[in-house]
Amino acid sequence: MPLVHFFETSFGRTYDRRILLITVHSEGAEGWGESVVGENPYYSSEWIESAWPTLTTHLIPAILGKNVASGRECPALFGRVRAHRMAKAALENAVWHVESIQKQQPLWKLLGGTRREIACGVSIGIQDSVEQLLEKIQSELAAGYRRIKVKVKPGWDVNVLERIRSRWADITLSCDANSAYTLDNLDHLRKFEQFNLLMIEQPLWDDDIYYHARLQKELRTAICLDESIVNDRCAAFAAEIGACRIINIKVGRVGGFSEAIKIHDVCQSHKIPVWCGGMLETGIGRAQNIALSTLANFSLPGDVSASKRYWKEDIIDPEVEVSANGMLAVADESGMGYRIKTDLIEKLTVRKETFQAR
Ligand code: OSB
Ligand code: MG
Repeated sequence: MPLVHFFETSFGRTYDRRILLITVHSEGAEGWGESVVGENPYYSSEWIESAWPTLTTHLIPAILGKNVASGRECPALFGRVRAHRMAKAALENAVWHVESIQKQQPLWKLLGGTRREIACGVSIGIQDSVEQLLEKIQSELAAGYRRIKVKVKPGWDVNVLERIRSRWADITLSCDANSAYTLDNLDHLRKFEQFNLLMIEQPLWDDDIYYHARLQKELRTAICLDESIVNDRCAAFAAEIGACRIINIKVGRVGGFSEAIKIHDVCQSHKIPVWCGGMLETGIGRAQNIALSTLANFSLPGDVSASKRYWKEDIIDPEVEVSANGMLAVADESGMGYRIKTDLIEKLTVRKETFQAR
């Protein structure tokens, strides 16, 4: 699916998404999941061509035809497969979805959510010019979004933040480096302090926690970890050594709703606020992010925003819409609260494999 506008981070530019969806059929009901794997192994070592065979060879056979009572049982069934969290999440989340339909409950309630509406922010990629970025920020603010996050990298950082702050002194602003810096850049990172940022997301290595603690001790600005937090033990470790003051939870990055809930709870007990990250999802992944964001400790605006920012036509109905005050209300219907446009999905499908229990 082509993006309405390219998305550029410190590791590269994306114009089109290849989307991996899973449908679980159980006793006449259908549950859907989306894997957030990218087109390349850049954000994570996983990518679409690793997720597909991992699912078909290992994960699907681990649950096919089994009596699975709940999405919560999936991590144990997938236990022999190390990592491959984005592949696992797609399947586990499809099981949670079918469970919510069978129990006639909204998915958000099944996950333990309590919020009736969630606060929305936007993540804005690196643009061809600073002027273009300022224009984008202007239109997202006009749309009501409650937090602006901009992508940064060496050469597109202090100069850009300076221009944003001189135009909007008071907006809630943060930045995301996707691991573009090292501790050798400490003096440079200190220059970010003057911009009163809500947080600096993942400044250092994707697999690091320890050196982020060293950096956090040197900075007033809160560090937020994204890539580094892949399970609840990472979150506890980061909290205990002071590697960050905020954590971004992405359900795909951590292997599914079960682990996401555990991280949420660990952060809550350490008084670390969390927010829900995004991975340029279609409506299916987006609806699942919305459901997760209703848990109590999701107290900061997430990267969960309207379908039309990404797609000409989304694969759910209604599309995800954000109100003029940057909030998004959750539905009381059972399941995801959105109808899945199966005809459109069929038209867009380029590869399909079906597995039948014997
Ligand atoms: O680091 O949060 C990130 C997109 C792709 C890969 C990594 C990230 C992102 C985003 C986009 O920031 C968030 C979104 O709008 O979905
Ligand atoms: Mg990030």
